[in-house]
Amino acid sequence: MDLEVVVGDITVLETDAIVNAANSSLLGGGGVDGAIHRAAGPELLRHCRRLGGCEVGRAKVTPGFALATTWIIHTVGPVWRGGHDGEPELLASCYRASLTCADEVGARTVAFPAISTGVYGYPIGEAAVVALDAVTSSGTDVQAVTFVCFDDANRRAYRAALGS
Ligand code: AR6
Repeated sequence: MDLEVVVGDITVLETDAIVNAANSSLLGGGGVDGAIHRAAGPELLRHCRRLGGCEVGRAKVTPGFALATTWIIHTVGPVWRGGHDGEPELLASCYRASLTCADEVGARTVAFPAISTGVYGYPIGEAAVVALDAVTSSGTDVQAVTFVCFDDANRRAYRAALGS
């Protein structure tokens, strides 16, 4: 599997699927979730209303609507509560569940944001290690994974995790 780390806006990528760091309502919010809903257009929210929400650590897929991507995979990361409340397992589950969704729809290229590291407070250094471990051990048919960082500090965390 090819792994790539880029700095930028996930909403403009042309991968088969992009992953959204959503909340359990799947009805939109701030951060990358807000950006994806704004860029995909109102049809996304109409579609999401029918999905019945999503549990932490799981994922559901929708079309990309106005985005260049074919699919949006919505996953719900854990809120960071200090790291002893199952956060690493739940975060790893987000990555694995997202790749399972990608396999189900036949997506071969997938872009992930740094799930849980914004509003949900997961430390980026630890999150990057979990993300890389979960993706590389997943057994998915996805051929290329792009980790999309919003800033250079996040990119450095992924580079460090890749090096270790
Ligand atoms: N492209 C790539 N990364 C982005 C973008 C973007 N356009 N915008 C933000 N990020 P967050 P969470 C980065 O807060 O922590 C929402 O309200 C951001 O810098 O979006 O999982 C949901 O509805 C950070 O590194 O997601 C939930 O309520 C990363 O994406 C809650 O936030 C994740 O930050 C989920 O919190």
